[in-house]
Amino acid sequence: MAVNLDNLWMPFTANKQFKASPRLFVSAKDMHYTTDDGRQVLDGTAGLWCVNAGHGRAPIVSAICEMAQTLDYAPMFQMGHPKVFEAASKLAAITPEGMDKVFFTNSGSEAVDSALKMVLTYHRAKGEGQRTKFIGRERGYHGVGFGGISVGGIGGNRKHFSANLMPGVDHLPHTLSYEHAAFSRGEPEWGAHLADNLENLIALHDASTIAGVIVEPLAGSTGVLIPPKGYLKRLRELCDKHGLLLIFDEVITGFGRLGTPFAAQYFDVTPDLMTLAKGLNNAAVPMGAVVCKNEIYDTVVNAVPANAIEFFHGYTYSGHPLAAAAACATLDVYRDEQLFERAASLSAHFENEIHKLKDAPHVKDIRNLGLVGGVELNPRDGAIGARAYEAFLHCFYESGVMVRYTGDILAFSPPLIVSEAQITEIFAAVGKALRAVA
Ligand code: PXG
Repeated sequence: MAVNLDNLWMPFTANKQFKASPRLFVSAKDMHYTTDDGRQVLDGTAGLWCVNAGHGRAPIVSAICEMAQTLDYAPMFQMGHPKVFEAASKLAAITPEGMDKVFFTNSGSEAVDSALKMVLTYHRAKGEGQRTKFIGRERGYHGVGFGGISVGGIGGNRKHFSANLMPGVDHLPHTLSYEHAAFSRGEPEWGAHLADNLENLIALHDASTIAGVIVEPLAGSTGVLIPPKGYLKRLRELCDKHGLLLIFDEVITGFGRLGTPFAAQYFDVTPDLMTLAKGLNNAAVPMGAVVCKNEIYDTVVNAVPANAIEFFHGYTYSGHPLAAAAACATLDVYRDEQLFERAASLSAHFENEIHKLKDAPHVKDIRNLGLVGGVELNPRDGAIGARAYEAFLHCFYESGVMVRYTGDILAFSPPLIVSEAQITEIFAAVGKALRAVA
């Protein structure tokens, strides 16, 4: 297929390297992509952690087509359309109790920035406008908006913009320890005490100046860091003690990745707000959301007269009809096919297969929970990331399996419709790749 690659500036991609030997997908169905040269590739990562129901699902496709023919677009500022209210209700039906209010965005990055603004607006509405600071965490990924990279903790995403980050942000330490928790199966036993670092930051800044804390319950992008047992509960207790709102960024962990609707339910810790995207509508149309506790919505909405706008924030495409239709159909597929329960029942096999790589060459650590896993490799001398990149290429070209890599970590997050045999196939391909790369 002759495609002119010159004009497109690709996101988070080594453009020159990619354009020298491009990899193009032309279609996708269920667990597989088809490449432009007609090869089938097993999707070990649900696209970018987002196609949880599998590709090209008929009910989702027809919901989008039908909506495109019926209502192409409707403004959401001082207007509305029925489907977006239905999408919010269907979403609220699976969120933790008392978190029934939904604000739609078009991406996870926008969800994060919206959540940060919501937190500031809430404190002001309560007469605590001096609470303006945020606490994030080292190695956290919260998208690429200026708010998101400020609370985020990935150096590479921040360094070119370091003089322009949001003021008043501090970070907790990350939770990874090779010394105490390497090759843990599921949640590491070691590390709950790391949450107590929040007390130190509170002592430094004073609780009265801090608006909220944002963490990924399980950190995905940075290379799959599983929270230590008891860590999130401890964070919740400290936030309660000091009046800080707790945001769980569930852009990756939402919609069944851990075998429950959200990580909040898996860990039995209810945050004050959750940021969502990706699996929300199977990534079929761009969409994100913030879900918040009813008390947050009520406080903000009741703080001003009935004819006043309460929250000065929103997007042209908030609650777009096509995205809303895709969300309703996707949430029905999750329910009808019991895909979250399916993910839970596959997680033991996933864990066994990924940990079989322990003795493969170059393996430094293996981490897993639910249907998410990471295999960290020892970096090659002087060439960080090169080994994982070559393993990724080997999986793709030699085994027809797509995995994800970041630095020297390989990451796995297949659609929840994956079969046991396909899980075995993914990790067998990785084992073969690790034996092949230098
Ligand atoms: N929060 C979290 C926790 C994320 O994982 C975002 C926010 C931002 O979402 P948007 O829709 O703005 O991209 C994300 C996105 C990867 C990878 O392979 C991860 C993401 C996006 C692209 C690639 O690690 N996470």
